[in-house]
Amino acid sequence: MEYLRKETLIAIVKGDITVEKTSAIVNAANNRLAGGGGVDGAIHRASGPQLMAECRRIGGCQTGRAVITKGYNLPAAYVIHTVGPVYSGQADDAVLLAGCYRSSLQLAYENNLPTLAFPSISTGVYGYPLELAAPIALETIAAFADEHPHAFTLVKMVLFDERSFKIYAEAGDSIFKQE
Ligand code: AR6
Repeated sequence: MEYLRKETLIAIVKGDITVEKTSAIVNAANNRLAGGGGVDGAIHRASGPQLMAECRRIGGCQTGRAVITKGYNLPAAYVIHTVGPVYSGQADDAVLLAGCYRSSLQLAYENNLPTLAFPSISTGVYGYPLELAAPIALETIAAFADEHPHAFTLVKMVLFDERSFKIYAEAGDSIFKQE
C-alpha cells in the first residue's frame, strides 16, 4: 500500500523492521532505554551490544519523545528510539502517541535522513488498541509530510503480523482515499 503525500511516499508494508534499508528505523523503547522484548529486543539482537552501550550513555527518554543512536550491525545507519505510552484509556494517550511519531520524524529531519521506517508503537506490550493507534500514526506522518514536503522521500510503516498490517491498510485507505 503506497500513498504519495506532497513529495513523501507513505508506505504500509508487512515485514521485519530489522532488515529495513531505510536511513533510520524507529524502535519502540522504554523510558530507561534498557532493552526488552518485542521489536526492541529484535533491534538490539540485530544491531549488537554497541547499541546497548550507546543507549546506556544516553540514559533514558521521556514518553512521547525520541533519541537517536547509530545502527551498528543493522542495514539502517541510525536507530531512533521513541517511548510510547502504556495504554490507559485517558485522552493523554493519543497526545503522547502522536508525540512519538512527530518527535521521531523531527529528529530524522534534523539529521538529514531522507527515509524512515516505523514499527507500530505501543500496540504490543503497551496495549494500545490497533484501531485507535493506526490513524494516529498515519495522520501524524501525513501532517509532517504536509508541513515539511522536502524532508522525506519515503516513510514506511512496517507491520510484523497480518492483523496489524490489515488494520493499518484499512486506516490508510480511509485517510488517504477520501482526499
Ligand atoms: N519488526 C516490526 N515490528 C515488530 C517486530 C519486528 N521485528 N517485532 C515485533 N514487532 P512491542 P510496545 C511489533 O511490544 O507496545 C519492549 O519490551 C509487534 O508485533 O514491541 O511499544 C520495550 O522495551 C507490535 O505490533 O512495543 C518496552 O518495554 C509492535 O511491534 C515495550 O516493549 C510493538 O510491540 C514497548 O511496548
